[in-house]
Amino acid sequence: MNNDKSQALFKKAQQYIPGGVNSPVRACKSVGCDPLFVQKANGARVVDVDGHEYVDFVCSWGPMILGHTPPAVMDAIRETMVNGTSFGAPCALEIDLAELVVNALPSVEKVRFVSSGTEATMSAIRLARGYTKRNVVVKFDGCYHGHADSFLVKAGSGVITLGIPGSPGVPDDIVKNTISIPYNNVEVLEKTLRNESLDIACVIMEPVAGNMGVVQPSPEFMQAVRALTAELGIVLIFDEVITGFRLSLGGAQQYFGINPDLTCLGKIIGGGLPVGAYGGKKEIMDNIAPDGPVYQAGTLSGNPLAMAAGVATINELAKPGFYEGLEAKAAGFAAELTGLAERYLPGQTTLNRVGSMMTAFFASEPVVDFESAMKADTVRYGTHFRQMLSQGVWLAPSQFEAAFISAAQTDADLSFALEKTEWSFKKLAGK
Ligand code: KE4
Repeated sequence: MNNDKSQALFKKAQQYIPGGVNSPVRACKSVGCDPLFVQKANGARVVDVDGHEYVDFVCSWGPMILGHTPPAVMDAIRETMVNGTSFGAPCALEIDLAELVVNALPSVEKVRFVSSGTEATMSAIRLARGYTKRNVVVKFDGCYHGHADSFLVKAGSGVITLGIPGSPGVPDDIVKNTISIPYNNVEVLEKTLRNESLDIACVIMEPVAGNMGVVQPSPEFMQAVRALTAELGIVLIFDEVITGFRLSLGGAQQYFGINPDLTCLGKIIGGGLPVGAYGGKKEIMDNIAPDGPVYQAGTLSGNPLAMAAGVATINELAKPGFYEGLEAKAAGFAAELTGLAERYLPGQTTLNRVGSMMTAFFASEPVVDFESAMKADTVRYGTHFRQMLSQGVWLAPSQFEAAFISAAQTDADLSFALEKTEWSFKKLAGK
């Protein structure tokens, strides 16, 4: 496959940009190849600068649930941009998106927009600390909440993908206030939260982990997190940057019927433009400046283009049958994928799926937490990734990420991807 133009761009990019990329996982280091540069994308397809076309399962790491350049979203951006791109003053579009978010998420009474998921989560833990006047944040091994200092402890996504131990540059004084414990372990959870010597402000969790690969919570674990944090006056933060508007219109909290105290959002609510958000109970949110003393601000927060794209996206997601259709497509695809794995790589893979997010692990045991995820064969995943890319299927360049089903992928696209998966699995099996 001729990648001359991508190669030339990558070479030049590395002169100006660390690693030639603006986010580490995109560099494809863990899957043994150089990154391809994208020329354009439309619907379920991405085209690289050398003209190769791919069925896209990365979906920009989650935002493109409608697929690329969905007409309603593109129209909204076009209509908004002619009136200006940023005002540094309130505009009605911020209220429109806030109203949609509050009406969709059962636990959210007020919401503040920021420009990334990282900004949302770092603001949410600051708010939880300010509200409780306590300092310790409890997170879970393998979960990733963005790159703010407090989160770079046993974090997922690029941190495990690149095997970075924590992160240099994060002072011990910060890290000492972050405790990371195993996901899906009720015993350790209870022991930690009931440890009165710990000054715990909040628990932050991915209600479905997407950054150690997809790992679903056990019902017991989810119930224990909610019950214990409620009993002990600890703020429960659902990081729904991936799951928000992905698992249902009400996110994971509606999907599981468990209401957190604060919710973080990103990705889908921006329709592909930079947005994050955090929201929750008025009693907590009213502590945020200018009404309260907990400070958070942002030049581009509530950006009109991003707000317009988010409103248009959510309006599409709210249409009757949207999530039922996505679920049927995802379930069908996952069933076929599992069948191919059992046929060609029996006992060597395990598929975790919740709704339209899934991960096929090259692992012989179930993946239920960070420890079991780390047993996956990342070399074999890299080979599979490269084989699939060569055949026109774009998967996440890491075993520890999610593959996404979008509304734009047609049955033909999914059949094409399954056909290439069969070819790749056969090669992996040495057939
Ligand atoms: P951003 O700052 O990247 O917008 O959001 C951080 C974040 C927070 N919470 C969760 C659950 C997330 O998954 C993320 C970011 N996700 C990764 C991929 N899983 C972003 C991709 C990247 O880092 O390039």
